[in-house]
Amino acid sequence: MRILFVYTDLNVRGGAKSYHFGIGMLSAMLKRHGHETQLHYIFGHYDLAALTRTIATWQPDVLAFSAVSPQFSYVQRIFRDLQPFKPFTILGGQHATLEPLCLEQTPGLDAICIGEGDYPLLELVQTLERREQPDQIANLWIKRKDGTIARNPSRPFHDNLDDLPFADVDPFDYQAIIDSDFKTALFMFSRGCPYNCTFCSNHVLRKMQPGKYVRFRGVSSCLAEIRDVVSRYRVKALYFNDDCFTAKHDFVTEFCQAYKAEFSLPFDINARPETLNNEICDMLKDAGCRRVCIGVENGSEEFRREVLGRNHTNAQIEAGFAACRRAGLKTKSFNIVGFPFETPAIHQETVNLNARMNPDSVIIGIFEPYPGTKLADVCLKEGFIEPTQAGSEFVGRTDTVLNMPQFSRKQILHCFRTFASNVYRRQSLHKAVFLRLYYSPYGEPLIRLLKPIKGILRRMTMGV
Ligand code: B12
Ligand code: SF4
Repeated sequence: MRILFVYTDLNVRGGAKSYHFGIGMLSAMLKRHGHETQLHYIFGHYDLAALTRTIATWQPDVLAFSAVSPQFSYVQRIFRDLQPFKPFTILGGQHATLEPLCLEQTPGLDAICIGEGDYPLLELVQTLERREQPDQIANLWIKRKDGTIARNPSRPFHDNLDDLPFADVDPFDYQAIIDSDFKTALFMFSRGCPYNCTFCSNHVLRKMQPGKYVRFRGVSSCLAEIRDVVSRYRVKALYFNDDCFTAKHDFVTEFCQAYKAEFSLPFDINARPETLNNEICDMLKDAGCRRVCIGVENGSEEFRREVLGRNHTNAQIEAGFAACRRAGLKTKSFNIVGFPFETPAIHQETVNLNARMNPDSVIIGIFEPYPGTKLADVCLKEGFIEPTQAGSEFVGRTDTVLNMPQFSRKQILHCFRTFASNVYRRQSLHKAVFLRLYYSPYGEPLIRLLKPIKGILRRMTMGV
């Protein structure tokens, strides 16, 4: 059978092409069982003609869409513009999982997948190949011919990640993705996150299937995947995209020892600050780790605890950054502004904490309420979601859909634009000036204009 994946990547800040681990995993599983896959990647601008051409020339049996919530409106637009489709259509990914109502809301969509799709999609394709009715596959919700919906229960999370094939990079223009991010290849060795931050989808995703949510692959399987990718692509660095690479210290220890024995490519990771200490940071540095990306999100302990469900102290965050610095690891701090109940004064604490820690780089985004999350529910309950803004097509995380009495949209935008320059204004004037421009309304065109010297700018503003 032929399966065409459709991945929309529109209005995302930064301009880099992105890989999609979910599609990569699904494609690998289908190929392992003898099916053919292709990807139609919609990047830069909405181009329907190109998709129509791909469908007409390749004649897929199944159209498989994947979407996070901020991309779902583009999927809906494709259905509005193109259906009825001849191939069977299915949508999976975080949006379908968290907002299954989308099946009814999208005429022409035949099915959705709730949660992990590795075996459900394979079983769907096998059932369609046998020309049988696919309405009893666990995790899939399917529209029957009479218009009713078969809502099948979900199977447990797949327990042993090592028996899944490596994510397939071939349907992507993977060298272009590597090149668009300073020759960095992307990997993900785990699924799930042990924490339950109220603004993130993890606490909802973990409830969608029974079984163990946080799983890591075995180290030898991680190394085999790296070996495969670096032998086939021109790569200068690696980025392990796991939600929290340092969640399991025994994994980190084993990984670092094995990695340094075989590879010399620098790598970046994501980590929670309280999982970092001198011993872990020394080990990471020794293995070739270059940078640790750490979610700070907000600088007020009380606000983090009461509203964001993050129970660590500022001292723990500062200790995590200090451990990285001591070991010689670069740091990047992720922050968010515009949370429900946040005020300009609370945001100032985020500026102050970052200024004190002086990370090598900072990133800020504006809060987006994702379906089913505790904070999205709070926004609905408090009437914070502004209906006129809710359907807006702005670049994600650069504007707010909330209308709150204590923190106006104008104030949120101001804080977003001035955050990074305020963090650095005492420590590094050139960083402060550049970041003021980067986060200004001219930031996106500026990034495109300065593309030829982006390596120099990155070294100047991020230290890597
Ligand atoms: C890695 C990652 C990225 C990477 C890769 C993006 C990508 N699209 O995969 C990058 C950095 C590029 C990225 C960007 C963004 N991300 Co992101 N990202 C993640 C992260 C940390 C892991 C996702 C992952 O790869 N998991 C592993 C793979 C194997 O799982 P998976 O993708 O979920 O796929 C499985 C199932 O969902 C299902 N499935 C998926 N697609 C399909 C399709 C079909 C047909 C079927 C049957 C099944 C199926 O089967 C797959 C295999 O089991 C998650 C957090 C998380 N824990 O989920 C956030 C997350 C997905 N990101 C999120 C967001 C919001 C974004 C951005 C919009 C941020 C922004 N404004 O810039 C962009 C959107 C980019 C885009 N066009 O999709 C949110 C989504 C929330 C939501 N409700 O939709 C998440 C959940 C984090 C959060 N804050 O809650 N992201
Ligand atoms: S630690 Fe990060 S990935 Fe994990 S739940 Fe919190 S925000 Fe989400």
